[in-house]
Amino acid sequence: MLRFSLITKVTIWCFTLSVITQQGLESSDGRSSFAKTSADKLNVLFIAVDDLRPELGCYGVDYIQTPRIDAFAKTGRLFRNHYVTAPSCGPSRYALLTGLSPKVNHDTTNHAFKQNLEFTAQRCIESFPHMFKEAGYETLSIGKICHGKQDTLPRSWSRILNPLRNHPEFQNNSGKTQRPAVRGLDLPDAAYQDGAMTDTVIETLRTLGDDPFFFAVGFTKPHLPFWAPKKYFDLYDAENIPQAKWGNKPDSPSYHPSFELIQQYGHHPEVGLEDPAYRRQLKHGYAACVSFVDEQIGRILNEVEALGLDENTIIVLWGDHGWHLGEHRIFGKHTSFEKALKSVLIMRTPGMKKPGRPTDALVQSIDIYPTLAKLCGLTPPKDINGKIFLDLLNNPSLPGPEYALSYNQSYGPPFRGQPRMYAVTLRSRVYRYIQWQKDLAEGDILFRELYDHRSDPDETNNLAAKEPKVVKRFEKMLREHLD
Ligand SMILES: [Ca+2]
Repeated sequence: MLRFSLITKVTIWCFTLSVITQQGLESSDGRSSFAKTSADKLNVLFIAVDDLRPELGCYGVDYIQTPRIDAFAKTGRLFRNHYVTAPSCGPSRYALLTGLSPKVNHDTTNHAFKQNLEFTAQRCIESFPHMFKEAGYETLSIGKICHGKQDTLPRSWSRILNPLRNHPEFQNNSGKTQRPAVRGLDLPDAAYQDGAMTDTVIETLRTLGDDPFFFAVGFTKPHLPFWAPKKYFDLYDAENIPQAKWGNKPDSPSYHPSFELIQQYGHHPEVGLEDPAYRRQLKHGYAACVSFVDEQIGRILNEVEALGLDENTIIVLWGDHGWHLGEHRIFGKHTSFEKALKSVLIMRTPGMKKPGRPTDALVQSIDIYPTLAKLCGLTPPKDINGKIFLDLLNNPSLPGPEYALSYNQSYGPPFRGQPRMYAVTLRSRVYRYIQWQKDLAEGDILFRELYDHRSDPDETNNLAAKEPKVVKRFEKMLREHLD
């Protein structure tokens, strides 16, 4: 198997983790900031939110009600152009946590953790939480951090917590039966996993000792099903929620018939997504779930502040990928378009300069690992991908990297006779270029897409045939990168 033969060629580095002491860290302007000594280690609160596209007030979406996250963004750095490594839970989270791009492990599917289990186990440091653990941190995990069982990163956690599920009408989201996609019962927050989890997180924060901690909190909403307490549905008048234009199917291997929604949820009417009322209901459900999670995040951040932890805790809010809410005639993820690849990233570091100022710089999820390591004075293994974006935390006006890369595969029906294709996509400040290949590692190019975001932010006009010079430039950049 190509994948395994390439994996065996990957050199495994083992480096003793070192803690930078005394000298601190220097920002681009030469001034020292952040952690100073080993006795002054920064904690990390890492909040992952499942399927959260930047559908938040602080990202300029005016109908959505997300006051808690909006307030947090005013105290930190909001990244307007943050791109995930892959538009699916498994590979996006695998790349984030391990620092390895799919160009190394060649897995763009939701089985990335499982497929790479043996390979991951061989690495000296299996993930960035593991890096923190080896450096003396207590590392805690609750909710959805990996994809599937948390023990897919068995060396990473000091403790894996389970949400308290005491409510008699607890809403279990698991299982594959034909459940309603949207449901808002008149129940308290704690009757839902994310609400119960928030209670557990707050209780745990109150008991943490003096050791530095890395606390990973993984919310499962707004992932399907769109279930949340009724009061969050009541925040909205569904008629006033703006709807995406129900346009033409894209001429792209990315198109898929919203299979996750259609296959697993059975209450939609016969016409399904062709019914505008059903599409409205779905978007209402997504918005309710976003507001529900917003409230839970606010409760956690309030507790962090009440405990005085905000003075020495880095807080990261991360969405594992975006979601199409009708754009490209899709309700789902798994595409190589902007809507599936752009996600939420807001970071706050103690002593951050210019808090509340967003940045337009392009950053990638895979950059978070080395950036957190640098912030905390830790040395990550040298085989990880990603670029440190410490400068952007100090100065949001910097231009940042020239491009962000993502990886994907086709999930829909065969496209022009090709049953399965693999995508490498490059987002520059102006363009999105998508290169569809037979394999991620080999440049046997089958189809190209090019979208100019200055004139076509919805990515509906493929310019690949009209702009050969631009295509050639990006093709060369990808070839050099892939090699
Ligand atoms: Ca997800």
